[in-house]
Amino acid sequence: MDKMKAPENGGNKSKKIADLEPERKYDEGEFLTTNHGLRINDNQNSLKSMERGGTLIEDFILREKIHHFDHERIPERIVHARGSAAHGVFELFDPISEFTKAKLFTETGVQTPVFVRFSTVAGSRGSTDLARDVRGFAVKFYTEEGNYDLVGNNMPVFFIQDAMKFPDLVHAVKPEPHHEMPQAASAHDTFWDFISLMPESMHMIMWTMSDRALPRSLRMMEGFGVHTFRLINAEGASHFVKFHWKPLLGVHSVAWDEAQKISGKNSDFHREDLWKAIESGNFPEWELGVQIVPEADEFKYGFDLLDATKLIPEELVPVRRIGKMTLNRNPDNFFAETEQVAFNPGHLVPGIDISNDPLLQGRLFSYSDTQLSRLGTHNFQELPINRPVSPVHNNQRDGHMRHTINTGRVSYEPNSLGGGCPYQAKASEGGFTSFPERVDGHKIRTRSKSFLDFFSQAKLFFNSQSDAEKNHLTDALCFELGKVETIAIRERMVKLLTHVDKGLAAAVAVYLGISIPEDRDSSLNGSIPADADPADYQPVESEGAIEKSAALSMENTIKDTIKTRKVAMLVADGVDESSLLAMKTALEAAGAAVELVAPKLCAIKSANDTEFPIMKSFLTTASVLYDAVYVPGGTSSVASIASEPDAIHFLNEAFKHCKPIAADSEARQVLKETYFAKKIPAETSDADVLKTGIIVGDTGGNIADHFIKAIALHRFWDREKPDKVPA
Ligand code: HDE
Repeated sequence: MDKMKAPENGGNKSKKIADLEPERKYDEGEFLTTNHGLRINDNQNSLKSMERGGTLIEDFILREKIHHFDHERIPERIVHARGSAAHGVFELFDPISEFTKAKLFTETGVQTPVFVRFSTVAGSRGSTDLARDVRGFAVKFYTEEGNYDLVGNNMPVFFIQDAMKFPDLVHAVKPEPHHEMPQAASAHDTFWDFISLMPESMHMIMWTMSDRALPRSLRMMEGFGVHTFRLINAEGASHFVKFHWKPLLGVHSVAWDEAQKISGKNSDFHREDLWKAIESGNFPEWELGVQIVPEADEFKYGFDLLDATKLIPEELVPVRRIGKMTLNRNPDNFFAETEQVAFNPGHLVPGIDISNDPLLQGRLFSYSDTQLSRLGTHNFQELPINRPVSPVHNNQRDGHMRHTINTGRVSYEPNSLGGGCPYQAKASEGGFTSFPERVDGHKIRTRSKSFLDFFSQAKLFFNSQSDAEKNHLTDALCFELGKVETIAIRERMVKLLTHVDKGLAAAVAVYLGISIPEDRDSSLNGSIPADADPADYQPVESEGAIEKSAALSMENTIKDTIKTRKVAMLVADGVDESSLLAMKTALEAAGAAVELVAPKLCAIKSANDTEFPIMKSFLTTASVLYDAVYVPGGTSSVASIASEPDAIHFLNEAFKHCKPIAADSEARQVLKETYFAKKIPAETSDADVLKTGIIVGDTGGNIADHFIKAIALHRFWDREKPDKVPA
């Protein structure tokens, strides 16, 4: 027996896809059958005692069909229930063998298959994509050394420091138990009651109240491993590591008003965007980055690396980009793949190990435990989407729904009857060995004092935001706390905010009509061990904390592409064909997707009688579903659009949400009907494009170039407060 045999097709780029192939069912040309393969002769009628007679219990075909149907649903995930996923590949371009022996991060030229599931956290499976929430970003790498799961979020920190508080956090944010409301929302009393008593959550609250909680697309958000992990190299040396996913399209968000409207217009907005991008060959891409900290620097930064409410500012430890992930295939079946996939932070490969982060440690128990109740049996690892591409051989046996037919009489080790197989692997043979961290102390149920800095990084985050981002964050707190009915909770929150920024606390207090607290509140609660002196557990601040970090503001993200952005063109009969086509061609050449939106769904005719099919009308779509709007010329088209209230609302809303708007000079008349009529530049210059995002010009001039530049900038947030319009 060759126990060192290389895994079949290990690392082959299509291995996982090929692996799934025998599991896929194609029905073309096949007869309809029962589950045991009997061909069905009548799928329309149950078996009856006579025409118009009662149904016979002997109808085993009907019983099987209904019996299977009755059990189609399984429990949804307790958190992260609403998700969407895709297959893809990861390819390393900068090996880090000096830090890890994981083949995934040392061998270039290998395409490792991945399956990635994005999710919201609080809402149920059928809730909306655009909830204000953290997004899950879970990646399963099918490596030749076994599955490696990086189960992260789109925010680099978390609400709590210790797994002990997770059920409390989740109970607080989920719909309130007496009436199961509100769905997929944190704006209610129980959430803020808990948060106002958990000062350690303040950094994460800054993130969840920021625009990061409202991604424009799943393809335009970052991912983070959150915890500090370990990398172990071939010599057994350990380095701490934080993982980052950087989207190549940049990090972009929508406005809160827009998010709420999208939830009504298309609650599958993110899911559909991901699906369509992949179907159209616009494969989403991220680079994987690592921040590496030598063991010797563990205590260098003034905060504890084991504390999941802290990030390592990129100014202190730069992110080294080592590989690229591309999502290139949609799942074939939502249930079999997206719903049944089971991630686990404890799915590691040699060269990657966990740290003592008490949140991470709790997660190691939770995932397989919850999957047992969700998927019904410990054999969920055998489901096609969960099976590794590397061989599985062990003495674990039986259980509900076992797929594997283990052969032979030996299911124990050591054995002689099976030739000693399966063998243990030495480290040199790829066997996993845990990092032999020295442990020398007393068993204790406590919070390390090095975790007591609750506010330095909340401040760092707030201070690093642009003015527009600060406004959004302030508005978000006003909205959320404005929905809280218990005044004492609002007051406690405002007191906590004073620790982050007095101006922020004051703005929220004024909005809520409560007095601005003078004293900073230093009350703490659950973080204090029951028998400890609270004086020992006062918040502290990191020494030498940096004031600002450019990487924390989305203002500084990539803004050089309009690839996959959606542009609406408002058209009617009589549209000027050249004005429409010149812009459409330019936008599509730059990678954007253009949709014609008209008063009705019937085809329109241009001024010179060319017919354009119309797939979207003002009834079936809305400006919140687009990134930018263009109004082409053509006398009668312009007149129809100018007199169509829904078209004017479309433009007003696009303006309110700070989107680029362009019009052919002939369509200036349409913009005059809007609330932003006074803001329209007489002629658009480069400087105007950067400032206003409103572009008017002649076809043949540089209107298309200007519009493309403006769309790449994404949003003109600065227009929001001074130029507020009712829409
Ligand atoms: Fe999770 N988390 N989590 N979590 N988590 C689950 O596992 C849990 C935490 C994350 O698309 C559950 O299979 C505990 C941090 C993602 O299938 C459950 C604690 C981070 C997903 C669970 C945390 C995450 C989950 C529910 C604190 C970012 C969705 C269903 C100790 C690093 C994965 C399931 C998917 C899912 C437990 C905290 C990310 C209950 C106990 C921090 C992306 O096991």
